[in-house]
Amino acid sequence: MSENKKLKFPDGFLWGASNSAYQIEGGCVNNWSEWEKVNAGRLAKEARGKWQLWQQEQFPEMFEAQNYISGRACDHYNLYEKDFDSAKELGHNAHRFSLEWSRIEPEEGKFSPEGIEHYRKVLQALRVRGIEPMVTLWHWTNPLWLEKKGGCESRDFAPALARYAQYAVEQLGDLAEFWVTLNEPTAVLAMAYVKGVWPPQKKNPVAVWRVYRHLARAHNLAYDAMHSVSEKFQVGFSHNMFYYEPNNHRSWLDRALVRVIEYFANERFFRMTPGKHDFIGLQYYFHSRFKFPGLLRNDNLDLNDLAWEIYPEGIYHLLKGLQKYNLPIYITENGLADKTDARREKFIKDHLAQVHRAIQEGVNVRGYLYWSLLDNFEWDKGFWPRFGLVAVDYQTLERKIRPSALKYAEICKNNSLDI
Ligand code: IFM
Repeated sequence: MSENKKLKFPDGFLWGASNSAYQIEGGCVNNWSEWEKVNAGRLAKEARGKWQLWQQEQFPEMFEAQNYISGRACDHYNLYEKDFDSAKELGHNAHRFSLEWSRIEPEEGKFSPEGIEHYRKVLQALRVRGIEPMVTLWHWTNPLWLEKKGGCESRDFAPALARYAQYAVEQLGDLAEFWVTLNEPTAVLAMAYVKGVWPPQKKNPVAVWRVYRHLARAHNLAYDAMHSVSEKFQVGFSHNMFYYEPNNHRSWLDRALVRVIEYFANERFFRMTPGKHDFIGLQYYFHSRFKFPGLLRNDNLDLNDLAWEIYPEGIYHLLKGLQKYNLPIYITENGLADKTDARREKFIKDHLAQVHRAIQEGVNVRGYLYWSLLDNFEWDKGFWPRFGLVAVDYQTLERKIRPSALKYAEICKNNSLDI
């Protein structure tokens, strides 16, 4: 006979979801919005060669150029109160979102009072609903004035981000304690400068090296700038970590390959930013096996709509690995694209069971933020992947809470998971 078990989470645990400005607000003007204008047609044409047949059949919108134009997105810029009502209804006590830098500093060194005022209202809207905000400063989008100077490749990137960070906490710091400097710096390195598929599409080892340094420096300078305003701020960055395994644990070649990759993808950013973390933001989506000299296609084929493997155990191993830093850990993203909502409830529960396992073994995990609250614009893939707890009809802007969101709400409200 199977037994029911209640997995209790620590008191004060943060429960909620994440989102980013460019992916939901609508009306953003930045390096990505300029890039999509030029690349939407090409992305639509390339979809046939890029996605598997089952994906092409289920998501024919991937063949339309319009799918790749962020446009008004979910119009969250105007509808944020309604969206936070949903978060509250769903029992969330925390919410992570990003500021759109180009709205706050539309010209170099000139800050916009309207831009700041908007985000003050957003933060107040969270606060009145009893939702703790976590604010990301840079979720990959650069204002055009910075992009013209070379974006992340420019020496000005780091001091500019620090100046903006300082201004943001001066203006908004009374409403937010948790601050994320950078979202997934290594994802930008990999996709924009190693694979060359995201803007500025520069496949160049020198640029990789340079951008790695600039991003780490940006984090360090922003950390100091924010703490110069007040020591009360909790500052960290959100790290997209992969759980890597050697295909054959007895092969030293497979193991050595995993160590090298792990160093560059998971560890190096920490080494370049020592002592500049009040917490760690962990984002977990991927598991990969390596067989020397390369990557192996995983054959555990529980997949999401993007054909990403679902592998909950990976989050446990990553959390155990992060224990050595002796810092509080927030899971700032974990989620899946699942339009029919067939897998989301199990996905969340299975991952949370692994998070709980790590907590039982002493890992200091303090929160879980599902990606994402709303369906959103998935960068170079456009609108077809559906990550949201809340489904969005992009024609009518109507929102609909998905059934899995109600199951997640029970966990949030009870601070425990029944298995
Ligand atoms: O949508 C993205 C988000 O912007 C950063 N982390 C991964 C998510 C899913 O791909």
